[in-house]
Amino acid sequence: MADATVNLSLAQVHQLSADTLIHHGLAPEHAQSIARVITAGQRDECNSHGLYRLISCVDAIRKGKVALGAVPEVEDVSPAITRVDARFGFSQLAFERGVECLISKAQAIGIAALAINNCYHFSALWPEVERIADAGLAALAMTPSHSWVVPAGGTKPVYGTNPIAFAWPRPGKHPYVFDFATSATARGEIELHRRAGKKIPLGWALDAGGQPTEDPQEALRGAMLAFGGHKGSALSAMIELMAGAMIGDMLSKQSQEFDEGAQVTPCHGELLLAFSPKMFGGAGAALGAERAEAMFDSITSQGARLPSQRRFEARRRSAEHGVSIPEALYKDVLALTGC
Ligand code: NDP
Ligand code: PYC
Repeated sequence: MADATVNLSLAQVHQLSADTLIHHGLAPEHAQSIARVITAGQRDECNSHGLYRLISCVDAIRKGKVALGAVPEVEDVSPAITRVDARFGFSQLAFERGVECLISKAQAIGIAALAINNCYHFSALWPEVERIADAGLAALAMTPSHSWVVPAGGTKPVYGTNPIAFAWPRPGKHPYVFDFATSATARGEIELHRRAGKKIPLGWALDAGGQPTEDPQEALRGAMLAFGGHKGSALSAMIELMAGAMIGDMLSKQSQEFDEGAQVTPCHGELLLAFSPKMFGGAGAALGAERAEAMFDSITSQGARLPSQRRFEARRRSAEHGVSIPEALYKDVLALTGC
């Protein structure tokens, strides 16, 4: 028999998320910005970073880790660089406070960067790169996490699950977007397998003894693997360097130490880059856009799909029918406020 589910409208997911966070003392502006991201995740059926994340947000709040009323501070570092100090609050409001500067700088000079520092980070990156692509820009985003992932050929965790996201603007269409962890899967996906009592595929993780495991609980106690062997491993290192060392923030190792065993969502920085295809392309920009579309057509016309195509289809369905979430998750979320 299929697992029991509950149907919620997008407005209900948003309200439930915001109310839960405010109930636990989070400043309303933070609660609203997080509720927007959680609702978008659930709407697009990104289950590891939808409503499920409310549980870890509340955990971080209850453990006294997050600054509940942190006011992000925006610094205009240079014509290309904007920095936002999140002051140990959640990352979403800091992104919202900095993104307009990033966009206007990239539109003015062709390329710009937004460094977010000192933020608790739990969310998917695609809402952020999509926001930048909506302004006609190409975008990259990356962030470390906690050191859960062994480098290829090694035995001890060094890297975080370190997601990287990219968006390319497509006028009149959804942008081309990919967003994935540089580990074989997001840690949240392993947690969801544990909640559902399901095995994980071999190749995702090792147990505490360093042996491949299909048991999600053992995987969470052990270590995760990078995707694509040495290739994912090197990309993960790049993210530690660019979105950690380069922006003067913690790498996944320091984030793990800063956590002091509390096991809350990681605290570190994030790097976002925006590029103007119009300015880079100059007289050839229109031709570049045409060639990009021809490439997308040559992918989809042979039956392959673009990354994010599943998400955009889920988005359309959710707008019409709302979202369906496991009843067990719904009960756990209600229990956060004692309901
Ligand atoms: P996946 O391995 O599922 O990869 C997701 C990406 O690959 C999506 O863009 C997805 O598009 C695309 N994709 C999947 N299958 C195909 C296919 N057959 N053909 C083309 N494209 C495909 O996700 P992960 O588990 O690696 O990551 C999930 C989320 O977790 C990400 O959003 C990431 O940002 C987030 N995360 C956040 C972290 C943080 O610290 N904040 C840490 C780690 C992960 P589609 O969505 O349409 O399926
Ligand atoms: O799923 O790996 C993950 C993750 C880490 C921080 C937020 N999500």
